[in-house]
Amino acid sequence: MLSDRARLVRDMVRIRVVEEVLADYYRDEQEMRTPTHFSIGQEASAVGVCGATRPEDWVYAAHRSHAPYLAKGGDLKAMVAELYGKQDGCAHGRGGSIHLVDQSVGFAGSAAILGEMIPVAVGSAWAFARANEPRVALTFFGDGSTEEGVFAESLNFAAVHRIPVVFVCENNLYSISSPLSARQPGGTSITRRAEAAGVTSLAVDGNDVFAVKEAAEKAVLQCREGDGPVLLELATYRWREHVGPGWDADHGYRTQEEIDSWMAGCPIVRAADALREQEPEIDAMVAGWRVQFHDEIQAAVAYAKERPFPEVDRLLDGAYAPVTH
Ligand SMILES: Cc1ncc(C[n+]2csc(CCOP(=O)(O)OP(=O)(O)O)c2C)c(N)n1
Repeated sequence: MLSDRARLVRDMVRIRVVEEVLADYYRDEQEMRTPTHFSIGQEASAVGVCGATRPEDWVYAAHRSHAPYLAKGGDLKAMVAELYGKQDGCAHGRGGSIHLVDQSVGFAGSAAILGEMIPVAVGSAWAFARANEPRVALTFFGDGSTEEGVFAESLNFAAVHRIPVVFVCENNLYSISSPLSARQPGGTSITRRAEAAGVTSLAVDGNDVFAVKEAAEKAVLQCREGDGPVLLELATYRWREHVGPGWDADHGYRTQEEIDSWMAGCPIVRAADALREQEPEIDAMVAGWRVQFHDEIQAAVAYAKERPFPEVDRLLDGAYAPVTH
């Protein structure tokens, strides 16, 4: 039986391997025609937060959605089929990487417009509270999304109604190529902004999966007990380019040294290091998981490739019906 802590490492390895293999296919084949935002380097935040939820809690995400989707238990084959635009994808090939959904496991959905899912999560959580259901909604977004007006409105509304929502900010320092320090020259902190709205806030090392899980457990419990909302600010770092499978040290907005320093603090390596005394076999376990998940993602890619594209005359399924006069 795997310990809870080893399971967290396993879940991070799975996301890492899935994304690394998908990134290679994406680059080499040009068959996935969807903008794809990888979370490579940021796995601890999704795994730690989702590991603190129950299946009936709802998780929302933004464009960087693979990691929260998989961490919540979203179906891998349906995700990969979605990236290939196939009818059997989780959004029937209409949504691509940014619009993942698997409500059977509580992954409520993700969307491309920055900030869009923040008030939707607040609304879901409010509905849970009004129905006296002990459920929580959580919403992942980046530091860039905190500059959307709806973030401030959502904090305020959630605080006024004590809504059981957890705002999960993955602060990876950049909004595409624009650094947080340039966007917030006064150094305005995200947690202080949330506190100013009356929302409990915790700043956590987002690359320490154990610390993230502990903080998320506190946040979810506080919400379940009717004392929400809570904001978690998780300090992390995206290794690859903003969108796509490549590396971007030559794009001019950050240095190779900076990227290297964050890669040296890889969340998987850190977690394995922290566990080694308690789990002396952890390195062999990680090596075994890498093989297992490599096979799993290769099978999911093979499945996706052989599935059909949506039929042209069904393309409007799921869209608002056009008005006909
Ligand atoms: C309302 C809106 N404005 C601009 C964009 C274009 N856009 C897509 S991702 C992105 C950066 C997002 O940065 P952040 O929220 O920090 O998330 P990260 O990509 O770092 O995970 C921008 C500006 C968008 N999708 N929606």
